Amino acid sequence: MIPLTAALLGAAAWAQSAPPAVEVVMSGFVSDEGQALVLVFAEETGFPVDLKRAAKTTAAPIQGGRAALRLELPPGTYALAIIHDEDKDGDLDTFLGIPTEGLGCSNNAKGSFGPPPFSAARFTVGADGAKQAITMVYLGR
Ligand SMILES: [Ca+2]
Repeated sequence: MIPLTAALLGAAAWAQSAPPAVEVVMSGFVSDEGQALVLVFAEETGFPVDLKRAAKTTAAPIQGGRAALRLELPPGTYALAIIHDEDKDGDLDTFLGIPTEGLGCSNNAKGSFGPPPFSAARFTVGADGAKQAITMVYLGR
């Protein structure tokens, strides 16, 4: 039992010095097909769907129309974009410029014509982390 106890103590010490985490809960997926692509933007450029401009990109599985993820990020200001990558090609599919896959943004920011602005989706991550509950939107169907 001693090695296990030591491991637990080590884990606790690690947790205290870990960077703040953002708890991301996503809902409203129309199916469990594919994956939830999570894009983290630290700047306006490229938001919300230019994967090459994202500060961080990761993916989460979808179960029962929901997905959840814990993102470790240094304190700062960020905006999140979630793509329901149904065909798992690692990108947001569009037809004539309109997304045919679901998209969700932090703060549940929505655009009137076109993508939501970064300013509406940005949120602050402090030392205690942050929480975002994001509902997916399907424009092209
Ligand atoms: Ca796709």
